[in-house]
Amino acid sequence: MSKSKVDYGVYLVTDSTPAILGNKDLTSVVEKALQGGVTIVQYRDKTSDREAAVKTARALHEVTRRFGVPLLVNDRVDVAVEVGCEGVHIGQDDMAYEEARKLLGPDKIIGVTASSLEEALKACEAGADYLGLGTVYATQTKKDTKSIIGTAGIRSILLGLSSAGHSIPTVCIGGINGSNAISVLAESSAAPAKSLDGIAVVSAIVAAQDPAAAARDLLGKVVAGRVPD
Ligand code: TZP
Ligand code: MG
Repeated sequence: MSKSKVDYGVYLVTDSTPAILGNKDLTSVVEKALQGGVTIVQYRDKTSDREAAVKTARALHEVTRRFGVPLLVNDRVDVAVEVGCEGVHIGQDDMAYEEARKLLGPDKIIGVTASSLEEALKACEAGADYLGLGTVYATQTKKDTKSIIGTAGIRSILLGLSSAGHSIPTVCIGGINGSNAISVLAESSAAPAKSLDGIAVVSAIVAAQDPAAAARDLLGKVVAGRVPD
């Protein structure tokens, strides 16, 4: 799986808490989401101990590999290394990019969260493979979000990245669902800046009654709403 060919269009971030997952099985939810067309998956789990996280990540990796879709692990670089999945996603308070890169090597994907242009430029200059921009809208899924930046905030980061000559792939996250995906993509775009490559969602898929249908709907909206550069 070459990291330069990754499709960030519909980026599923998992959540195993009962409030979002309900009594569904996470691996089945991810499999259904893949059937619906998610293009990349991040295993995000703030509660399981290491052993349980490795077990879940292995189970998810078995599924994502069948679909030829990358699996990244949130925060826990050691888990990603042990499972041999395609990379990690790190936030501003997690392991430093340089340390993660040393542990993962050059071929793995490292994504970084950025809420400001300063954070985005720093991650780009360090060598991040993509940026997760946000939080777009307040969300019940992550209550400790530092900055709600709206689509105007996303737009200004995209413009700043482009002025600095960066064409790094970007997704945005926070409160995105089938009802607002098209407007998020449209409102975030700011020619001549490079547009968003995709949208990242948790509850829009994980909490859905039918994760395959939810993923399919989002994929349709991304295909329709993604703004060509
Ligand atoms: N980072 C910023 S917001 C968020 C994360 C992981 C959660 C997004 O969840 P949802 O359910 O898609 O709003
Ligand atoms: Mg984190």
